[in-house]
Amino acid sequence: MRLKTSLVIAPLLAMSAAGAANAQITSNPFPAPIEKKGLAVEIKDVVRLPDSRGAHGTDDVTPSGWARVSFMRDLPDGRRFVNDSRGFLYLLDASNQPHVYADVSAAFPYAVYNRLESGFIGFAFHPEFAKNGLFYTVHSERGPGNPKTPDFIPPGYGVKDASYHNVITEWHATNPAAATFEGTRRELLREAHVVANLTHPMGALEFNPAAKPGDADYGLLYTSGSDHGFSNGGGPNASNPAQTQRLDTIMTAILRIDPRSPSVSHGVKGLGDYTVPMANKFAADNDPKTLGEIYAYGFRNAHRLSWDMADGTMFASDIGMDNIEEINIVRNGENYGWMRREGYFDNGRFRGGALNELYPLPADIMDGRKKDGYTYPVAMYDHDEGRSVTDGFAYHGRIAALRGKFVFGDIQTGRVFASDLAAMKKADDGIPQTVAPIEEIQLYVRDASGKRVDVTMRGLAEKMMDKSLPRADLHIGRSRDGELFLTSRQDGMIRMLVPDDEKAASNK
Ligand SMILES: [Ca+2]
Ligand SMILES: [Ca+2]
Repeated sequence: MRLKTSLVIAPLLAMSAAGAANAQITSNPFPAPIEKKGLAVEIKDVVRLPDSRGAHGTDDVTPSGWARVSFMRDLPDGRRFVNDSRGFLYLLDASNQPHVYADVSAAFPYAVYNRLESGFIGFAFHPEFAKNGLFYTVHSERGPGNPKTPDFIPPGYGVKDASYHNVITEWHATNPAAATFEGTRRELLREAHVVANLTHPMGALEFNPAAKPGDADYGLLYTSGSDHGFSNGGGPNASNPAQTQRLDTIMTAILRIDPRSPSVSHGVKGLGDYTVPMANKFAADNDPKTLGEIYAYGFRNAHRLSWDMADGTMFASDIGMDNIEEINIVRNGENYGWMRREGYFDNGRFRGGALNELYPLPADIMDGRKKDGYTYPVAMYDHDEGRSVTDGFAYHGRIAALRGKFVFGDIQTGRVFASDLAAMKKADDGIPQTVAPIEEIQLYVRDASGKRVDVTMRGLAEKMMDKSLPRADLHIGRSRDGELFLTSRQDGMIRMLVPDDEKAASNK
């Protein structure tokens, strides 16, 4: 009888222990708050973009936003470009005054502007633009009534299902030195959305700025890693785990492509008019169902990528579902988990539950004893701290307090964060539970008398717009000498983090 009892109890205990470990996390996955620990940085206005309100009537996600500034880019020769997602590419002159370089909205009559990532979403200049005149844009168009056919539609769907198109275009400036664009265009890739809303389209184009001529990475174009709304994009095709964790689709994948047409490169043709780089791990795979343009996959919305100029480490900011925001270190051929993983948790959707559910991973996976094939974030925060992670950059500029930090923030709240770069790289260890701590940066301005006044990005935008704002719409950019731009899509102002100006202010 004793023996029988112990045999019965043992499995019950085991089940109950497993039950506790698998219990859904219903609130505050990271209870410790992100705090300010003394990091304080001055912020200064650079220039406000022209007022573009009303450019597309009611087809506008935030009609009251002054300008929808999304990316700042410095060319190696010092020219500075910035886009307004309402369709304008500006060249800033030597006094940082904006002049329209290209009217992107006029080029794309089917473009749509009604979502956070929509319209003229992003752009990148070829590292040799000054010689070859090439730059690249990504924009969104409506699907119904569109005369063009996508190069790629998610598996199992057809042209009739295409709700939106996401398009990468190469622009060729006849005279790269000219102050306004004149030249030709070539479509590189047109791919379809099949969910109801234009949610998480390709949102970034990047060339690795740390790559030098002759490096394998030089001149290769990266895209964001975006699930194209197969999480919460709405309609019957959304909330769809079966469209993730597979290599026969570009959904959730950061692509790395050689933008040259295969007719020029004589290489392997990709889904569109570009070449698949053989340096991509998945290109070396001979499985015909594996897309060679995939560099890494398993992202929900890795909408921003950056590289540490000191050692070439690649970072991606991946916006989470209902719970976890991630900074990831990205490597060729790796799987970052979505829709199975969110942060270092199991997302409930893959278990047949809901997208907003989180479950803990088993202890032997968390501490790295057992490998599960996923690569985990090096820094994370949860949704009582913010809602959607911005761009982030390894900082090696003139502000002493930020050197050796990775600076990022939260789009909606406008909070600006920092983590130690060394701690992030140390956390890139194959062990999910090791992550770098995050602290908040206090921003301040110097008033006319030189006195320090603490501010927030949201507060600055609210002052400029003279009203309270539901979101800061913060994005971050990096200048060619490594300084950081902070921009808001609410007030259209471009600001910079600067070394403290106390002496200059007190000398006035
Ligand atoms: Ca928390
Ligand atoms: Ca780790």
